[in-house]
Amino acid sequence: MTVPAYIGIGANLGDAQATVTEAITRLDSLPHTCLTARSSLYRTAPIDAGGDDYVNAVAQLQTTLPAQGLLDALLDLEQQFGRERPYVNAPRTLDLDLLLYGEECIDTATLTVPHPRMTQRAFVLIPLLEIAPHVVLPGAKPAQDFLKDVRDQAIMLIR
Ligand code: PH2
Ligand code: MG
Ligand code: MG
Repeated sequence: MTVPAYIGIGANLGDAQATVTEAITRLDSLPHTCLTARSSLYRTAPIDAGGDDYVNAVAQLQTTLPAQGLLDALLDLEQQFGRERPYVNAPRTLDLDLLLYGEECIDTATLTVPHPRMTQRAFVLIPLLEIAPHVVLPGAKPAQDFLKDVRDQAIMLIR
């Protein structure tokens, strides 16, 4: 079964804009997966984190990988871009978060979907709604209902 999955992409170390652009291309090359939409790139102030501003984007995939298999592929891609984890929310060359996997709720030791903070972050919601204005969270909750909660967060369209 092919499932639509949404990936949150972030970077604030090195050439973040080039990395996010290249990561989107690489998502299209994952096994059993194709890229079906990609948002613009956005510059965002770090939230609950330090370091430089982030470049953020969201990609829509269609995949037959199981959710954990997709997560493993995302973590592998992060490693290929030199991701290091010296402390929680440290600046990163590339962060790939599985936001939504169809309308599934997943809660295992390694994976929580929907991403627990996705509805509280403009850097996720705004690019997500750019490519999927009517996307719903499990329980038929429209993602756009949460926009009002993130209006005060700084986010700037790059291109
Ligand atoms: N990611 C975080 C923590 N804070 N802030 C912004 N602006 N963009 C991010 O991608 C981001 C963050 C943890 O993954
Ligand atoms: Mg993240
Ligand atoms: Mg992450």
